[in-house]
Amino acid sequence: MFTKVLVANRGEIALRVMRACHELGVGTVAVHSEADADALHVRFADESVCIGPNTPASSYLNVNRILSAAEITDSEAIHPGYGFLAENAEFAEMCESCDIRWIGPPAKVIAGMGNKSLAKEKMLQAGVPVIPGSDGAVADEAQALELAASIGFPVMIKAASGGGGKGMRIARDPDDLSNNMLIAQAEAESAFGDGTVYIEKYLPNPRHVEVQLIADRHGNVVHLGERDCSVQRRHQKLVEESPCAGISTELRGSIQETAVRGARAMNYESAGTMEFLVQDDAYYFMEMNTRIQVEHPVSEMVTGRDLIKEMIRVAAGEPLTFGQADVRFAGHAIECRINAEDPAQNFMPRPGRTDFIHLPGGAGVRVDSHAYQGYSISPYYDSMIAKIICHGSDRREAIARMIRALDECVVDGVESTISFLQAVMREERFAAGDVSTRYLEEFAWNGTELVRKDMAEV
Ligand code: MV4
Repeated sequence: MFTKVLVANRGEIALRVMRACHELGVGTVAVHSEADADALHVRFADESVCIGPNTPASSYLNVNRILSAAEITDSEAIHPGYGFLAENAEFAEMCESCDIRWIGPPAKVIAGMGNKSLAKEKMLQAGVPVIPGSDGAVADEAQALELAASIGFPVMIKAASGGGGKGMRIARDPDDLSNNMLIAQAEAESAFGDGTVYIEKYLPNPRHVEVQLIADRHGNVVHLGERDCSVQRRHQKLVEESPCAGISTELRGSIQETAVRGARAMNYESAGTMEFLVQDDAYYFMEMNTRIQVEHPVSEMVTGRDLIKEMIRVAAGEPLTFGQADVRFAGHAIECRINAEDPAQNFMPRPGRTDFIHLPGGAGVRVDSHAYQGYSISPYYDSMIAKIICHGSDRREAIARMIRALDECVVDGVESTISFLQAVMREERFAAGDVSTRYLEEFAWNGTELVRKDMAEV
């Protein structure tokens, strides 16, 4: 096992990683920007290094400063958390060449999954169902039109180097496709430096279902069940839960098994998530996230396993401490993200100083947060203040517990998503587990309640 790990991140995930390190008896090094000098992750760590000014580019994305911090502190490994450098294959490669272990999948695997079109081809070869569409990139409009005619409209144009909803366009008919192809390619070129696009059949209202995976260097690949992350706004997840409500036991088992097969085919290692779209009784691979995700605690709560500790162990070359047969799934867990955003203003970030904060507690409630009394939400970083994760013996209890926990939550001084999330927990379609990625489009938020839109608008 390592004696010292550097955490190349900030906020709640930096705390989460350090907690795991301390439980393993591993020392911790924090890196921080000038704005974060008083941040909790700095105080949690055994040692800290200021790596630069407030902008992410000059600090949390500054690979040279981070590697220097690792060198001067004799850190043996780096955990990247999520965001920032977590899916940067070049950085993973640089760590390894500096003889610093990367707590994540191998650089080649990160790069392989980073190209969404290549990832899809690889998964298809592994027998994983993918959304019908082009085999790899589409070169030009003529090829796109021919393909769309065979798979049927509407189709989606996606950027190969995109992901997470960036660089996508819907085309409803041939004219639409002609108009959108060049735009999509130009947008992809300017956003990702790669104009490659591919095409697939557009699914009208799928669920977003993702499988949590963890794998070691000894050939063990284990899933910790699936999460439904359909409740999102502009590709920003607000609510996640496990298990996914409203799918059959057979479909659930099949998705989980498929995810494990896909991960095996690419010699996956570390924690990762395979994302699927589920439409009616069919499911399709969408992309793979080669990092720990924000919503990992819901999987931890239903399985009682610690994903971060396992990530650290497998990076140190140890085998997983459990096999698939040891994993027991108990009850239901839901996560709500408390963000400093105004849900009545398109979830616009509202950074600022909090006057008073009280976070919930009690049976079945986990709170992952870096906020404290008087904490200021910086405009430089993510607006997430806290993750509230509630576990119950079943979904009803988990929801009731979340309503109770959100009631206890006080964040004074900034706008937050608390009352919006309260309303979602009480909304009847959500309560019935009847959600899709378009669920939130069906409502408007007037500052107090969810108002169902006229169906013609949706
Ligand atoms: C789709 C789709 C419908 N059909 N692909 C959004 C994130 C990116 N990774 C892929 N996304 C989608 N791809 C086809 N062929 C709908 C979405 C989508 C979505 C997916 C998951 C969660 C929320 C979403 C919100 C809007 C669109």
